[in-house]
Amino acid sequence: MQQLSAQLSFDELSALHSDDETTEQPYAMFRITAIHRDRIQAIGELGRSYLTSTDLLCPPEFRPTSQFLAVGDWIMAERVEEHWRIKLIVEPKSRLQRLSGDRPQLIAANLDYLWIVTSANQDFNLKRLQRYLALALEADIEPVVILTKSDLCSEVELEEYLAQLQQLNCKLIHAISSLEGTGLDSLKPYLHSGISIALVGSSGVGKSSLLNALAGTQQEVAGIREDDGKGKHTTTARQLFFIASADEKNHGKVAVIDTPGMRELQLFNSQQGIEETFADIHSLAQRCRFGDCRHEQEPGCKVREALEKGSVDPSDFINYQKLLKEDEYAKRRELGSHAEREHQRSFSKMVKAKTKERW
Ligand SMILES: Nc1nc2c(ncn2[C@@H]2O[C@H](COP(=O)(O)OP(=O)(O)OP(=O)(O)O)[C@@H](O)[C@H]2O)c(=O)[nH]1
Ligand SMILES: [Mg+2]
Ligand SMILES: [Zn+2]
Repeated sequence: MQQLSAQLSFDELSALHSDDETTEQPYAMFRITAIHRDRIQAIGELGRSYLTSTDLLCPPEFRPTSQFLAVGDWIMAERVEEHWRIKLIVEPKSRLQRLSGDRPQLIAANLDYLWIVTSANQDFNLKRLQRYLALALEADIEPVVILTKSDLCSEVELEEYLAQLQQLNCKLIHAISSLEGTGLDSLKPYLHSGISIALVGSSGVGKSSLLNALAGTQQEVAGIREDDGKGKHTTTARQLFFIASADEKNHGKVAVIDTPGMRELQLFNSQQGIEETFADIHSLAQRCRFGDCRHEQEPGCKVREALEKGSVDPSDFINYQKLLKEDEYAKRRELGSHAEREHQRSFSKMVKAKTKERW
């Protein structure tokens, strides 16, 4: 078996397959393309049929799946009669996670780019984009901000949206219209063979429409509510698609993961990502006189100084503080629920032991 690596590209994966379709390999590599309540779909190196989606068996040690497996993960599976059962998860080069309720939930794995999608209408919200930025930066994934529906606003409005986006700590910004096809060429440089991308953003911003426009696929899309411009949660599960790379000579594939619009993105274990998102404020904060400065009334506070001078945007500062607080709170809550689970576990062990004693 070749050295397994999470960086394996689609081409490398297809090169791995045995030409002899009659040999019954005991193990095979798969990439997870969808995780449903009762089944996990993947695409693997099954001879020439590597483009066919397979349902995988998931042993109990990888459950609940939302905490152990993500769309985009590479796994090795072993043959069990005519089925394939997950044996191990290849160490991912990157993984996105959020807190859902009080549980960590994996969003996607092994990504090169996070396409953060927002639309040029009421959905536009810089603070929300900063959350997504922190999510990407925490996981070491290159963030790209894509402003969709440019056809819905005037040139002047578009310039205003773009000027706001330029305040973000993200240099890769594109304005597009999936409806009219404008700006789509600017995304082609990302579509290299072996690259993996996930589309994230609120419901209705046009993630699936963008995927359809790039790939010629027919993902379901639906209208948004007219009163507030919010979407109707049309896409219901994360799903990985292979689309043709823009580099036509190569005939390669790009993995694009479409995700359902998130109602809220609760960050989790993202302190570093938040600090990178607000790099200016963070570097000032490090120069405050007191190491534990809360940037309120403390003397020698560099952040306050900058706020008074007007070199830091007050709304950025508020969001920076808010996200760090939330992250801290989420960490404590997770530790709390971990301790609770441990307690439950040892309690049930004790009960089992006592039950055995009686026999
Ligand atoms: N005018 C205009 N409408 C668009 C554009 N892109 C998408 N839409 C419309 O916006 C609506 C929502 O698009 P979707 O692609 O379903 O949005 P989504 O982000 O996938 O939404 P969820 O799956 O709910 O997360 C649909 O009615 C699309 O036709 C665009 O570039 N211009
Ligand atoms: Mg969708
Ligand atoms: Zn300070």
